[in-house]
Amino acid sequence: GGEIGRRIALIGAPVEVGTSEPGSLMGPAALRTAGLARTLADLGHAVTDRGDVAPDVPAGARGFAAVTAWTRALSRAVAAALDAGELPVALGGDHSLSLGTVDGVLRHCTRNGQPLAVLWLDAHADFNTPETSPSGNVHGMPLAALCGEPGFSDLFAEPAPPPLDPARVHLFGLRSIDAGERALVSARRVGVTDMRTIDEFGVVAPLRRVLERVAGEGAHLHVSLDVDFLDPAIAPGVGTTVPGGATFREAHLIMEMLHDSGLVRSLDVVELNPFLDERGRSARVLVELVASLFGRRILDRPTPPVAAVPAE
Ligand code: NNH
Ligand code: MN
Ligand code: MN
Ligand code: MN
Repeated sequence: GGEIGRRIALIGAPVEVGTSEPGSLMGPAALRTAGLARTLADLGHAVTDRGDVAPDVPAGARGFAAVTAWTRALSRAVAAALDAGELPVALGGDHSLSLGTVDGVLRHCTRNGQPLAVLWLDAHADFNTPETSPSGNVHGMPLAALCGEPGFSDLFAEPAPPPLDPARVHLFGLRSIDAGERALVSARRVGVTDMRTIDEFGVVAPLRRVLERVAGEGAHLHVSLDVDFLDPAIAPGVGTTVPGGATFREAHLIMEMLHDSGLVRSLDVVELNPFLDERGRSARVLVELVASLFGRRILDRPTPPVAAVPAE
């Protein structure tokens, strides 16, 4: 099975400038309170909590000025962790934080000549640009910016790495998409496993196909887990609930498969809004899921063969 005994760096990202719903800046604190560090340490990992990133956000800055400060600070923290051989886990914070984390991973991968694959577990595509966004909220835009769409000048520090290849991005769990981003997602050939596909085929076959490709390319796999990927019945603590999300069992199995693949090199846990949660339920579910991703299992058993992948 996958590796145990990793060096994991927890990086707090209490950012909510990317959303209009206040409360996600409490996300990192709630994940800590729910016992994330201890849980991972009990699995045999060496866990360092680096505390919260604290960028110099210019006084009164909102919108892109604030997002830019967060992006650059998070990018540095994540790239430094990877360069030191650690596996960074960013604790959010709204999904605009992935501008920084994925940019940091891209820089690390670019230096090492390694392709980067991103698995985006989310109800949404997060592929809006300032032009297409119906809300203006930056948490609905990070993938478009990372994939080099226009309209995001000066977000990333210069020299910027070559943009993320949209064909190596895979949206998993999609069930809410705006008209403009739908057009972009298909034009750029972003990979998609939407809820319709999951309903028809389950999570195993589509995820295996993604993981086989990542393994075949020798890519670094970054996973970005948005709380709204999950059904609101099990994770109500998020500003943008969408009915029909992943069940606990589906999400749990995905995490076990990710662990068994041995491919995950960095992780974001985003959009937790403790102000909207019910008695810490969502934070606790997230800790359970992250534990499975990092090797908690019911019984020891050999990693199942990655066979039985249906034809494209
Ligand atoms: N697509 C919508 C927008 O761009 C909602 C995005 N909200 C999210 N994304 N929570 O994950 O405003
Ligand atoms: Mn590396
Ligand atoms: Mn998102
Ligand atoms: Mn979402």
